[in-house]
Amino acid sequence: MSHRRYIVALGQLGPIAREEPRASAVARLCAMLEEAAKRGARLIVFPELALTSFFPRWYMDGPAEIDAWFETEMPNAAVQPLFDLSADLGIAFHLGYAEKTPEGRYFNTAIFVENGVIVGKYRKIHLPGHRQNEEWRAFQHLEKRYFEKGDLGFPVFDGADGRLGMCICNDRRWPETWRMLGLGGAELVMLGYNTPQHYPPAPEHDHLQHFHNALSLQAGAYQNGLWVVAAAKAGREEGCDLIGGSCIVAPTGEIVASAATVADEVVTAMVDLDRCAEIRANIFNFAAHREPGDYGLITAPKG
Ligand code: CDV
Repeated sequence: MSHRRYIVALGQLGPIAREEPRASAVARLCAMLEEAAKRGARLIVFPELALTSFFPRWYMDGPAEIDAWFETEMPNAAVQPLFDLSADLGIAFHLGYAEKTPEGRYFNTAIFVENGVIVGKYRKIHLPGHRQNEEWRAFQHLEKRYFEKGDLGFPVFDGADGRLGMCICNDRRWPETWRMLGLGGAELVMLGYNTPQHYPPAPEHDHLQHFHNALSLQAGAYQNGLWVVAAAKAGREEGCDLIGGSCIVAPTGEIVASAATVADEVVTAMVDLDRCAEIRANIFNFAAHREPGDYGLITAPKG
């Protein structure tokens, strides 16, 4: 078998309770990593903010209360068992977590870890939600309060015998995210998400949440000729219903495997990175057919 044709996994998480300790979440991630390894997977993708409950749904003021949700080191004692197991079993992983840097900056971050080493890092660029307590909402979405916009761009890096990229949740709805990763040469994009079923500013779209998730992932994959592995945090978490719908998408835009529950669940599929060429050498041959001279508005200042 080619080194570029292998099984990938995603580890969808069911809800994490507000009081659930990191150690418990990490034990659940380890159990899924072990299951993925048993199925012969080369890597496993875990969701956004996978170590805790989705804390931006709560308004908090004091730094001590806020800091409790953030990791100041990676790995740290709580997460070390996942790094160790991954290295022992020879399976790489993608993990989302809340990062506080030594300089006191706060990011919604994802890493890719291979052979016990962090080989890729991304900090979320498209931060949805708001900064102040908006009491009319059924629950808050305070990412703009708790995180700074990512400062690493959209890196594409070597890993798993290919070129890998990452984005996080709301990023997947933006075509610019995918195009940046596609232009960077990404062959497989990993992402995690926490998407509530109810969107307070536009509840008339609540019934479309699964459709918009699949639409964004499938369009991103197809229009850039790359594989997508997308892992949800799902189910009723502290009274908030999070959609599942975790899936693996081929460069043709076809969903090749998807979750059947809203609980902890491992989903696997065979990917062949060489299949990216089916799209990139043809309909979306960037060198032959893109016309960036006519796309100026895309990078013009916002507003
Ligand atoms: N975690 C997220 O980024 N969630 C957003 C919701 C708030 C719309 C999403 O795009 O799924």
